[in-house]
Amino acid sequence: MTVPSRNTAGARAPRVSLLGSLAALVVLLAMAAPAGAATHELWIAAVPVNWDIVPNGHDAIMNTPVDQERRHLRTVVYREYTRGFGRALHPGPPPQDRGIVGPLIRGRVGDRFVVHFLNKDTLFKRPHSMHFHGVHYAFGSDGSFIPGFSGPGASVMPGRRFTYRFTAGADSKGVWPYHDHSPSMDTSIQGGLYGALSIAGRGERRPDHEFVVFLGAMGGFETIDGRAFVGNTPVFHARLGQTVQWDVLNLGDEFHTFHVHGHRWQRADGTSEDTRTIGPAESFAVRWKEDRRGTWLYHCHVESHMMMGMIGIYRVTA
Ligand SMILES: [Cu+2]
Repeated sequence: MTVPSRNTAGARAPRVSLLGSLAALVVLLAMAAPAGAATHELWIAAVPVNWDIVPNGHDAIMNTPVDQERRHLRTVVYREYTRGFGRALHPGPPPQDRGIVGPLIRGRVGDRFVVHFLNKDTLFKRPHSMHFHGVHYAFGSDGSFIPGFSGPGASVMPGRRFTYRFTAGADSKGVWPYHDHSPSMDTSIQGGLYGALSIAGRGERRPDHEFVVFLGAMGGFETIDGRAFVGNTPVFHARLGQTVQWDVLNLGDEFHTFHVHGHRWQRADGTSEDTRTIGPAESFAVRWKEDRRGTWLYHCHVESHMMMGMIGIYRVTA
């Protein structure tokens, strides 16, 4: 579910007068980021959807059907739009490696981000917002509701817009969540109103694949990207020799233990592990060069969470 930075400043050529062009140039020069840094401009809306947590209707752990009542959730999710909220970039059901999570926002240390947010929550008519972890911004772009202190970006009413601005500092390198932090955050986070930011170093080489794994409880199930049980959770793919990065994030009330079969990765101290604990709002990325062909499981190793659906498949082919 990679979203390239398609809306990079300078990539378009608006038709404006010479005076307008000069004025725009002056503004651009005044905003100039360090050499090589990009500005990413995105349009993201909170959109109501009917979400199916178990689309194939099958609990693959107990080998029993999951009835319609339990599977379906009416909720609000982040979805990306074209410039000016022209049209949804990925209408219809998301592909199997995408799930409920909002667009993966990618950039590099030094980059600027301009995120236009539109609340299209005509279903519950609740306020929403966007709050970004790991990056640098002024208080007005914090997006978290504090009665008497926060501004318009903390509680964006249905039909209204707000633009968040932030930059990726040297300490922003890594993977971070973004989520609703408005007065309705408790309900909307349980309903999947979140996404991931992935910030690479200035000269860092990007992996061949980046898999986003959001662990959390949803509608009585334990889900990965809002889906439960093998056959519904994301199926990630890689080939031998490719570099894969797993972006693992957790929102909610629980601790999870992320585990991948047949693989291990390096801790900061150089030792290896194949399971890592992750608490609420924590996030990490692990990476390796693929050298094990097979159909592998990845899952939360808290046994009851696995039993309630927090398990998926990773396929490595030649
Ligand atoms: Cu878990």
